[in-house]
Formats: sequence, structure tokens, C-alpha cells
Amino acid sequence: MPAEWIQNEEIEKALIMHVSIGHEDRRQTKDSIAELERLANTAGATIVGSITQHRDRPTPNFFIGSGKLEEIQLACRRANANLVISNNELSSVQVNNLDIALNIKVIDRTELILQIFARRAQSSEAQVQVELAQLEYLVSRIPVSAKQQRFKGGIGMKGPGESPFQLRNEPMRKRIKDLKRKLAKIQQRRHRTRGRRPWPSVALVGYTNAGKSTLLNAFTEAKAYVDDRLFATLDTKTRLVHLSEGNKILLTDTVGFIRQLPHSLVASFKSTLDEVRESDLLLIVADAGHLHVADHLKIVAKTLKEIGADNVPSLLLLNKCDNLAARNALHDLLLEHPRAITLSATKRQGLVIVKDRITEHLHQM
Ligand SMILES: Nc1nc2c(ncn2[C@@H]2O[C@H](COP(=O)(O)OP(=O)(O)OP(=O)(O)O)[C@@H](O)[C@H]2O)c(=O)[nH]1
Ligand SMILES: [Mg+2]
Repeated sequence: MPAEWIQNEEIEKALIMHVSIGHEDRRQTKDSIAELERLANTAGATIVGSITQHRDRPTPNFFIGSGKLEEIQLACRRANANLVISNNELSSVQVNNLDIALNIKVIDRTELILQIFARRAQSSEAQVQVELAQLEYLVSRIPVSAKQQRFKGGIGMKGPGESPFQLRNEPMRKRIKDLKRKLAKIQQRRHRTRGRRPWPSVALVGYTNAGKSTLLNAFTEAKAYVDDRLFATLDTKTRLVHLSEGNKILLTDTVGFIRQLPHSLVASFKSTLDEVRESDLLLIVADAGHLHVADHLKIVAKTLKEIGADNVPSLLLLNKCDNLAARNALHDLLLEHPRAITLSATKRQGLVIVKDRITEHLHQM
């Protein structure tokens, strides 16, 4: 597993590199770099600087131009950085070339997210899902030339169409198969329990750090892990919530979404996300005070579509209304989403309204 830098106890000093390609929205770029910094912090690294560049297109060898390469080299030396994190997704060839040219470990955003997931996965299901995602990611990074390089069979060869690289990675592919089998079993078990569900199921979804776990805790006595970090929750937790006399729901907390969520992760978390797709109702939680809440809502909608849950009815919850930034943003947000419910999970304000609206919705079913 490519997780050695994170398991290393000493704090990594990381330099961020970002290349704006074509006409990139500057505001979004800024937000995405800030988010990468938070991800790096979550992974235990300290950011010592960032270098950005604008290009019409990336270079095939290094992604960046040779002048920028020198600048990064110098900046790393000055800041004593021992890690470079690219906000752009890099090919394996580019990672290798940068590693060698800079003589420093280089990772990209996808690998960073995968490593955070690997470190945070608690339940055996989440661990299987993360390992599968990491392996799929590694396999997807086999250079195209190695994938295409075919041997025409012959003595000692497994058969036509197997490249030496693929043969060397046979154990990896076998492990992927085993993990998929394991996950399928867990999924079957989930299906069986789901069929016996006595109460309607409601899932909390939303951008990472929106306050989903805090809300689950506010509704129940659950002790879901809450943290002001990205990806605090990787394991789904389901709890019974009492709505009103004779009305209960099963409320499930889920893993948060983020822009550029690695595809292999979405694929391996599919069984967890089935919970979302098969819910009777979604509670989309948003941090109303976040500067980019509108972007977050778009990313959540896009991710829900990606996992086939865009047809599930939903209520929008504008959370963190106890803070000033959220209150200031409410006017515009409510114009855009007039049916949204405003609340504060930490102050337990607005919870009764949420319960009433859930009840109302379930009665209409
Ligand atoms: N001010 C304020 N902060 C809140 C509120 N709800 C949650 N938070 C804070 O927001 C941070 C993230 O909360 P979580 O509940 O862990 O968020 P999450 O959506 O579960 O995050 P992931 O599990 O990472 O997807 C924590 O520091 C919470 O204390 C709220 O109503 N008001
Ligand atoms: Mg959470």
C-alpha cells in the first residue's frame, strides 16, 4: 500500500502545487487549494507553501513546465519540505518523473484522499472498501504502455494478452477479487437486514464537515465521532429516532462527499452508499456558513446522481445557523431553496421542525 508517508510518525512538511488549466474559475481554484490544505492537515501534514501555475495544457512528463519545476525545487529546499502534494490528478509517469527530478515524494489529491480513508476506516467493511479502492487505483495507474504491451504467448507465459507487468501484479488482482467477494457477502447480509426493517429509513448525506454526525448525535444518544476535519466519518451508523407517538425512523449517518471524490472510492463504497439509494428520504445537510456552500450543494447533487440516488426524495437542512456567516448567507440560500429548513445541530435548534417535516413527508408516502 502506498501509505508509508502517513504511517511515518514525524510530521510531513508539504508543498502544494496547483496548475490551472485553461479558463479555470479563480474562486473555485482558491477554494479547492484551501480544501487540499485541510485534507493534508487531516492526514497529519503541515503545509509550508503552495505554488500555482497557469497553462493551456499540462506537459506529459511533469504536468508542469521546466521553469516551474525549478521553482518548486527551490521552494522545497528553502522550506525544508519533504512532500509535494499536487492538487491536479497526475499520471503514474508524471509522479515518477517528479519524484526523481525533485528527489522528494510526490502524491496527488486522489492518493491523499485514499490515504486519509485508509487511516480512518474502522469497521471491517470500511477497511475492505478502502483497500479495494487503493488497489483499484494502483491498477488503474499501470502505465498504458505496460497494459498494451502484449506478449504473443510462448514458454512460461500465462497466455496471450498478458503483459509481464500484469503477471507481476497477479497477487494484486487476486486480492481485488477476494475483496470484492467479501464485500458482496457483506452487501447480501445488509440486504437481508434491510428487508426486515420495521421503520422507514432516512439517510443523512452532504459535503464533508457539514455536521451530519453532530445531527445524528443531536437526534439520538448516539456517540458518532464528530470532528472539525474532513472525512471524520467513514463508517455508517444507523440509529432509531423517535419522531412522535408511534412514529420512528432509522436514521443513518454516511461518509461525506467532496469535489473530485476518487472514482475507485465511490465504487468501493457502493454498498455503504446503497443505504442512501434505498432510503425513503434523504436529509441533505449543508454548512450554511461556508463560503462555498452553493458549490458544495452542486457537488452533493452530482454525487447523488453518480450513485443513482438522485430520485430519492430529500429535505435540505441548512445547518450551523448559530454562526454569523450562516445567518448572513440565509437570505440568498432561502431564495434559491425556499423549502429548506434552517437549524443548528450543536445548539439543538430547529430539530423539532426537522422531525415534523420528516413525519409530514412519510405520511405522504
Ligand atoms: N457552529 C456550528 N458548528 C457545527 C454545527 N454542527 C456541526 N458543527 C461542527 O462542524 C464540524 C463537523 O461536524 P461533523 O458532525 O463531524 O460533520 P460531518 O458532516 O459528520 O463530517 P464528515 O464525517 O467529515 O463528513 C464539527 O466541528 C462540529 O462541531 C452547528 O450547528 N453549528
Ligand atoms: Mg461525520
